[in-house]
Amino acid sequence: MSTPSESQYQPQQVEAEAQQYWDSNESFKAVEDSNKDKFYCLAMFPYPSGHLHMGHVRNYLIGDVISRFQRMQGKNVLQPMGWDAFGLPAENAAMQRKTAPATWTWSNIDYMRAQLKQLGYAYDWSRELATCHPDYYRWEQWFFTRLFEKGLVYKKEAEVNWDPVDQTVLANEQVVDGRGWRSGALVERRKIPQWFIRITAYAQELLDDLDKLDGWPEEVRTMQANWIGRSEGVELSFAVEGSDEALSVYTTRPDTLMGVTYVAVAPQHPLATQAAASSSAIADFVEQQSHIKVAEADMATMEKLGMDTGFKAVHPVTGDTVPVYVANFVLMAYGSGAVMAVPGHDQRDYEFARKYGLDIRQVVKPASDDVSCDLDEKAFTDKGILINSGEFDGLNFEQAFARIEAWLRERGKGEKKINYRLRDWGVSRQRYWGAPIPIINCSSCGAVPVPENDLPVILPEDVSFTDSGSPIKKMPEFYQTTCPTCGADAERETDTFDTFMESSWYYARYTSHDLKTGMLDQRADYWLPVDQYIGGIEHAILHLLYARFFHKLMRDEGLIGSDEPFKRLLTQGMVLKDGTKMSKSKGNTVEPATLIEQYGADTVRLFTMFAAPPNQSLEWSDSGVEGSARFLRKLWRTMTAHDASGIVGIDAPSLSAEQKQLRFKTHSTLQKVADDFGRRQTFNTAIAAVMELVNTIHKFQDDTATPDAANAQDRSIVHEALEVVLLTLSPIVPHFCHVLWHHLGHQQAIIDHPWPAADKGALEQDQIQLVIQVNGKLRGKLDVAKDTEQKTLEALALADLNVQKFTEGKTVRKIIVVPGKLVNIVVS
Ligand code: ANZ
Ligand code: ZN
Repeated sequence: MSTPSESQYQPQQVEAEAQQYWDSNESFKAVEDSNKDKFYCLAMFPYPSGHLHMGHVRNYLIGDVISRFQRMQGKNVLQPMGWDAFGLPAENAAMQRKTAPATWTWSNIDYMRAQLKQLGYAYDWSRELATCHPDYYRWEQWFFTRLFEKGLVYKKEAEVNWDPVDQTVLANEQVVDGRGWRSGALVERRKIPQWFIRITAYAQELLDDLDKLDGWPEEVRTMQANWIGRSEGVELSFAVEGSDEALSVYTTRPDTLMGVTYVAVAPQHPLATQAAASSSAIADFVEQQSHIKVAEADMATMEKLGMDTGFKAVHPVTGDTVPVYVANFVLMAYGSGAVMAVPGHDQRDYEFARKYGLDIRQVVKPASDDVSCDLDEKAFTDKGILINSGEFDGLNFEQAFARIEAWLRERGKGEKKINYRLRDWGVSRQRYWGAPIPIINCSSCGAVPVPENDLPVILPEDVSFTDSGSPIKKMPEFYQTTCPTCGADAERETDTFDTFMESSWYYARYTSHDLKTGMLDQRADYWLPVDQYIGGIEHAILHLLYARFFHKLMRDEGLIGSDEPFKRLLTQGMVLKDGTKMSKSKGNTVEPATLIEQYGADTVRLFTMFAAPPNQSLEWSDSGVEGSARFLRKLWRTMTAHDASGIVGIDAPSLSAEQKQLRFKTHSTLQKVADDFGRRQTFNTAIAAVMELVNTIHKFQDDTATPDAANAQDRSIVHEALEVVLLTLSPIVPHFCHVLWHHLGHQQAIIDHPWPAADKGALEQDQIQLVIQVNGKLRGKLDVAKDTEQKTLEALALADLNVQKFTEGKTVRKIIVVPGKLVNIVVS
């Protein structure tokens, strides 16, 4: 341990010393301890792309500050780190550089780990994991086979992007303007068998449990609820003339049933297929539509196109017939792939009816006269009172829903149904760099899960990417095997898992990282749920939903006891430069490596946490970084100039007003920073408060420079303040504080020092500061005794010289005193 005698701040030396201490003492190794409250803090693990960017740095800093703070609060903290190591970029890099994806990935991991270490994150590195390691993905494979046994996974045909030139499946991001990114060929939609996990079986629970997540941003909960998209409606059937099969439709507006003037089916609907068989025009239309993949977001605005199939549907109540159209706005994957069209009350149906000259019937009128309704202009989509609906006339929405549903149910023509927008999770990828799906296809037994004893199915890593497509699809030594059930020759699945699989349970594996005999052990219930999770808002839906789903699956497998994985969620803002998101493609990045070299990690940490609240975007500023560096240099001088010998106890009752002021500032800062770090999570305001305290210390030192009898007390009070500065800053600039803590005379490391409780006595102020306003505008300040009487306050305020400039020649109408805060003089 060195005591810095020099007043020069040398970040590299300071950082090396602190890191050396933490490493050799295993300061951040987390050990389960049932006598202590645990705190599990996790920031989303990175994809090992090659090097850290500022977004990572910020994300991990937020986690690190929270972790270090919670540790000082006496919590048993777990903060792990790992690598989301499978994925497409490794394959692209392999093709460009002729290195195997595994080699590329592992060398990136080594480089990025070193970068993280430089930044001084308090990780328990003994728990590091990489998802591309068989020790990790074997449990994912095992878990999948468990889900298979429970019927929670199934195989079905699903569409993929097919590149006819490269003869390969493309990921969505490999399709550029409808063409293959390498070949430039027009991409086809092809159906191939793929594996799905039944997330829809958990749709209701995933929705209901959002209510438990009161530590999540409301915005994220809403996004998840919308994604799950629960709706209550009625499924009813229309008979089709000349066909034995009834046409089933799903509607959330059964109250509009009497306004149906046509029925529309999706291009993939069996009725459309049947119509296409006898009409080449319809066949062309259906064919055309099958090439277009419509994002749901575009559904509302795209042009509505359709054709009459010639079929006639029979209205279930009136028995009248209505035409059946095939239409591009009907999705095959939702409800039953068919809709009862009510152009009077649905805008989409309205536009379609206008375009194709179909009837528009009004069956709902506004409930109040204030609401306008003009069907010549647009559909009336509000709920209201039924008209032109025979026996249902006069009912409101709820009454009509119940009565019409009952009417249909009694006649076997329909019933209430709950629908979710959420689809089952397709986990098959036709890529190489992923966890092999542990299934063997046997011509007599079908799909057979790989038995537990034969796991893991190891992905061969010694492969070359000379041409397109996954290498394991061309490796008989990989896929040729025998059926575990009947022993006949069989083939392994050569698809790999969606990488969302790995990121759905890594947070749990950290707790049981070294377990060789299972996925998780009892340590999982000690640490879980994660107390604080931190990541980008871009993961608000899929990653977080899949992780919540996996948590429930693991619970139902008996692996963990809790229902939800993440108690509190912080979604971090973007890092911007010149107003736009920092990104390689825009060429506006700053390199963490360069900054650390130039300023040291603590300056980078300080600037990043100071520049903005964590959930808002952070605008990069070189002068801001420079400012942070300057603050640390100056503080270093203050600390090293302070004589820490012979510090005496503080004799509170004998203190002068100035001494009391500084102690008040010290202890109120301690309180404020704890609140900012803990409850509010506004690290920027915490830093600002410490900076204010530093200024107060400087001012106090300037004012009390003369050595006198009070000097020992002065120095002790300054000493106390400096200690608080280091303690409160230590989560932000830990190396800096580690070294200076010893300078203040401590043997024990600051990392082992608990967060001090604020001194109640010091927080009681007899001197307070009030602001003086004239007509609500700030014009001066008053330092007065706490119990100063109202009359005296008024007089003091009126006597203030600056205030007099604004009251001169005017009449004082009223003086308002808000005790402890302000005096407002109203003049005219
Ligand atoms: C008649 C109707 C009248 C409808 C009306 C709405 C307003 P959510 O709430 O999202 O569940 N729909 C049903 N299946 C569809 C499909 N496969 N493709 C496109 N649209 C479909 O939406 C349910 C509503 O979406 C249903 O209620 C149906 O249109 C339409 F004044 O039925 B409605
Ligand atoms: Zn078999």
